[in-house]
Amino acid sequence: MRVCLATPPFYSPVPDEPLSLPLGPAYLGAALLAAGVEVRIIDGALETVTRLSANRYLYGLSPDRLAQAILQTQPDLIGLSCPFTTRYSLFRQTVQSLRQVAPKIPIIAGGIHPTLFPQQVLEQDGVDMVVIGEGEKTLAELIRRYGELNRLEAEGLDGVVWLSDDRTTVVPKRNYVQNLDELPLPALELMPVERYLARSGGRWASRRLRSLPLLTSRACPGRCSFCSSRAVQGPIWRAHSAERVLLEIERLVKDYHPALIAFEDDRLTWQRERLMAICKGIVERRPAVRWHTPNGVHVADLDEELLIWMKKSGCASLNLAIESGDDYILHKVIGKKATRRQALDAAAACRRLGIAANGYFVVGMPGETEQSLLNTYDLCMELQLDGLGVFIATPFPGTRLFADCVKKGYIEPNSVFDKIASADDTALLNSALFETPTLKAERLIWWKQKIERDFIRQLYRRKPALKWKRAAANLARKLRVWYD
Ligand code: B12
Ligand code: SF4
Repeated sequence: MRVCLATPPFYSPVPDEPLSLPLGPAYLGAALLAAGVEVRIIDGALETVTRLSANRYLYGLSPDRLAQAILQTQPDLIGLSCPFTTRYSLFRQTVQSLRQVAPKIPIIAGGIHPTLFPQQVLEQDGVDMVVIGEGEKTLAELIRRYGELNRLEAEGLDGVVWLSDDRTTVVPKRNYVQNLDELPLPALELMPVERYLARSGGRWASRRLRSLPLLTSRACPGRCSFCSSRAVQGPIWRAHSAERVLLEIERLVKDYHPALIAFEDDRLTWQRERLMAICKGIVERRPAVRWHTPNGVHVADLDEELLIWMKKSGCASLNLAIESGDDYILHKVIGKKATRRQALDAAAACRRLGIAANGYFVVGMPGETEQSLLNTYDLCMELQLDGLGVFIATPFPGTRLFADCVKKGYIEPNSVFDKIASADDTALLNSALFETPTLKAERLIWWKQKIERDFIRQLYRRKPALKWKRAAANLARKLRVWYD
């Protein structure tokens, strides 16, 4: 039995976005290999970058070419992932192309968007089955049964959606893998890791460094209104043991020599003792690698002792997910259990210990006002960070923020869904998809730009050498783009 796991390409407004290795297919591939299945993985976003217009680029193969590439692997079954809602339009086109060239090969869809909208993906896009949520065990079992029965049979499985006799059957996801150590190490041997390493630099501390992602846990007990974590990974935080994480780090260093590991967990810091054990284990074993947290860490989980061990174990930078400097927005609107004081303490401790601290903020939530933005501005300046990401609130379908915006009449659900489903991601971050009675969109953009501009001025005043270093790096980047 041969299975091809594939991921669609994506649009971007810039030609030189870094790419990171997708762990979903790597975990799935490992589970299938362990079940004796022959697996091919095609990341449709990896191949080429095609300029479509002045600020629209296609990363990877066109849907037609991706379908051809999948077909060339001669699969008995295709597992197609849609890892973000922003890739949904290209995912749909890939399914259509596949249906034209290979109408008889079953297609199972999975990943974040099909998890959020399984019925829609099944009924409108013509896939044969959708797997909701983490798919290692379910996909392996479906394939085992397919080998035996020569048909897709989901009876008794959970987190599966299929169509029979024109009726859709939805069995919601209930069982998540509780002991993550049961899962084999992600099957990086099925992926062109060197190519990811060559294109990985550029996100935060990874500038021009060879970096690889690693997940030490899944899910988050939090319920922030803009976040899809709970919907995709379930409500219960689950983790690999410290020992398994150390093994995985050693494997990455030994086999691929990354300079940096990106912990991409939703809540790396949730169980303090486990993280301490990971840090102490790294200090003991001394793998030649540093690490950072581009997905953000929760400031309420941090304390000085933990930060000391993080630093000792090679933490290059922490991205602090602070979100807002306004208590009403942070607690009542976003619903994040953290405080201004915790953000200030974490940033000050990072400064003392020599860990670069970057801050993530989200502006333009319902209820945002000139005053709440001023509070965020003040906090940004007071934190004295090393880097800053100010994102405009995006109501991703399936989140509480989306439902709230619909309820309040701020968005028309179908049109926002369509915009996000065919978006180029960075452009999405820079535009306001809704405005509220308390704040006009142009004021929101003005505030975002002011926070970013004044932050950079402050940063260069604090670290004058950085100004010249960044100017040189930007020039080099532009030259690279021009010459390419
Ligand atoms: C790492 C990460 C990234 C990396 C992606 C690296 C990569 N190449 O995949 C980067 C930094 C590039 C990134 C970017 C973005 N991200 Co992001 N990212 C994540 C993060 C933190 C982890 C993803 C991950 O690796 N998970 C671990 C693996 C094991 O899980 P998985 O991929 O979901 O795969 C499992 C299942 O889904 C399923 N499955 C997957 N595919 C298939 C296929 C089949 C056939 C089957 C059966 C099952 C199956 O089985 C897998 C194994 O269990 C998630 C948070 C999260 N909890 O998911 C956010 C998340 C996916 N990102 C999100 C967003 C919004 C974005 C951006 C749009 C942000 C932005 N505005 O720019 C961009 C889009 C990028 C793009 N170009 O398309 C949202 C997605 C919401 C949505 N509805 O789309 C999430 C959920 C964050 C959140 N908290 O809300 N991201
Ligand atoms: S703390 Fe982070 S991962 Fe958890 S719900 Fe909030 S935004 Fe999502």
